[in-house]
Amino acid sequence: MAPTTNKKLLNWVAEIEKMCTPEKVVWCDGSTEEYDRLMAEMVASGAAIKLNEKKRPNSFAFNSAPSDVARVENRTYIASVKQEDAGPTNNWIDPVELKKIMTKLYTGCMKGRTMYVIPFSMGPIGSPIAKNAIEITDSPYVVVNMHIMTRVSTEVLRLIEKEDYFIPCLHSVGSPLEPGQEDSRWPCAPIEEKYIAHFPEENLIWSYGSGYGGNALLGKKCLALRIASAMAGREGWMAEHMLILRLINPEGKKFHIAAAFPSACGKTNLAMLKSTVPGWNVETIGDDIAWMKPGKDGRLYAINPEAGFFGVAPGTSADSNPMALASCSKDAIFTNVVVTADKDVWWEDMGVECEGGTDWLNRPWKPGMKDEKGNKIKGAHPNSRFTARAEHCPIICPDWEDPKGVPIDIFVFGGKRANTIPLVHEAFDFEQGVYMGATASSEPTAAALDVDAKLRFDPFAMTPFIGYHAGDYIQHWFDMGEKLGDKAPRCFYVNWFRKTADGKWLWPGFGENSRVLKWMCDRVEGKVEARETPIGLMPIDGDLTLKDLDISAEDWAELMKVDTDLFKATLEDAKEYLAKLGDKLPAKLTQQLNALEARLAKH
Ligand code: O2Y
Ligand code: MN
Repeated sequence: MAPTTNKKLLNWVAEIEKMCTPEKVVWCDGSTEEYDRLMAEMVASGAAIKLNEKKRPNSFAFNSAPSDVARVENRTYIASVKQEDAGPTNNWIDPVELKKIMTKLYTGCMKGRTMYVIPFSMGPIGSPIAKNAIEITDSPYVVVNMHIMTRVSTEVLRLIEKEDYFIPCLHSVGSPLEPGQEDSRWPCAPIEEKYIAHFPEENLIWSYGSGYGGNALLGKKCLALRIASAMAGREGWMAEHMLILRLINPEGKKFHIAAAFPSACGKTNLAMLKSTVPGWNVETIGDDIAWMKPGKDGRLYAINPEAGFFGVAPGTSADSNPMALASCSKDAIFTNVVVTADKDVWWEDMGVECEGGTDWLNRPWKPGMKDEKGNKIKGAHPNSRFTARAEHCPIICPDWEDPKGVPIDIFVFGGKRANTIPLVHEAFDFEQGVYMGATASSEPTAAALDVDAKLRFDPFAMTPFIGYHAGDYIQHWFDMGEKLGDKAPRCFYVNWFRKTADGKWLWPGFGENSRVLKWMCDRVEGKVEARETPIGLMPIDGDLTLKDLDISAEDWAELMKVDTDLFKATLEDAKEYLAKLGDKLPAKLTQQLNALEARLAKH
């Protein structure tokens, strides 16, 4: 029997059951018993591999289909009623047409499968910033991942009954089973049948054909970013692609930092930073998404809407991120990594030796193996993932589940630039901060130095996740600034990736980034002055501590150099990029572009 009396929910589940025709319907409750049962079923069917209980307690590995290994941006749609509301950064289809196409695909798509109904909360259950939702899926892999990444609970059903509201998220792997047909280890549909669809006016998500990560765990990118950013724009709050951390100074004062970086810029590493500044400590609140609302005191309060980390495995090591490694030391799910001969996991740049096992395609594998062309065969897929419980992170903040959130003091934006952008600069004011976030750019590879032509602009690291017009989204940032007034967070821009002319990193990164965060906190506290430059405020020599770092005076000067010619070139690239926003380009952004241009012209 359905564990709810809510008519809206019962009607929706009945409608989906009628369309998808599953063999049975199971209402999930988020219990340990449910998790264990589903895992046992998947181990029995061969879909999951139980890992060595002594080395990796209560942990499992999965191998996806080779064609289903990452988010599929070219199959991701914002189906707003008007095309202009989706803007230039999104694929758009008319919602009526898309529903017609997808209804055809969904019809009978769960044949021979179980349809799971997952009640989940994004954010601490009952928090004024959290949202209640239901994901319907025919993938037990999705159910167990949702157990870790969100709060799955029957308590959510009670809230849905009280509020008579939930966000409906429909997912199918798109692979019906005929009677007697053997299932594959990772069912999914061919790429041209995959659709990751968002209907922002209805707060509705329909996903079809993929079982992987952001395509299928619908609480994450689909709800917490695309649908939530559109809701936040309408309702006056913020849904951002940002980590959240707390930095505590030696006097015990707490600073809360939210930071946005494009992928491959070390966001998860920064979220779990081990500070190298004596007496300063970092606590993790979230590694990917921040939901923020003005509080009664006029400050901006943030929650992490997620309950776990869906982190990239390759490159995660005791050096780069010991806290992430500890987080997935037990109760974890691994997707597309190497399963070693003794049934543990391994991936490239894990920092430990591996004697061999099976690779992400479940083939026998040894390090150093080469293909017929002589290229090294990687054991783990570059986008292989660990799903880990946030509560297992050794430095998880004691207040990470505080329903009211934490007050944000600092926004950090950044990107990967081999030249041009100094290690750190501060915005003169919030509006310049919005300019910094809106023009954040990164190079796809740090290998070359003459890479400016290949610059990728990624406003607020949100390009694939803005659920409406990017111009309206940037305007919303300005509006939030006006609303917050002098309580708005201070804004900074960082570049950990600057290089010398001969290609040597100028900044050690990792834990040493805490020195830069400390300078930001000292600025917020008014402990240090800054020097004015055309691009913003920068540290006075000596204020950003370099104690015990092997950085020469020349390298420091290079790291902090503002090369106005290079900056002017970036400004021209930014103008060209922003022109895509057409008449939705916020006037305040144009003012910022002009003001920066004028300041650069004076130098
Ligand atoms: O490829 C996927 O489905 C995962 S994408 C992802 C996962 C965790 C955090 N961030 C991201 C992202 O693409 O930003
Ligand atoms: Mn992300």
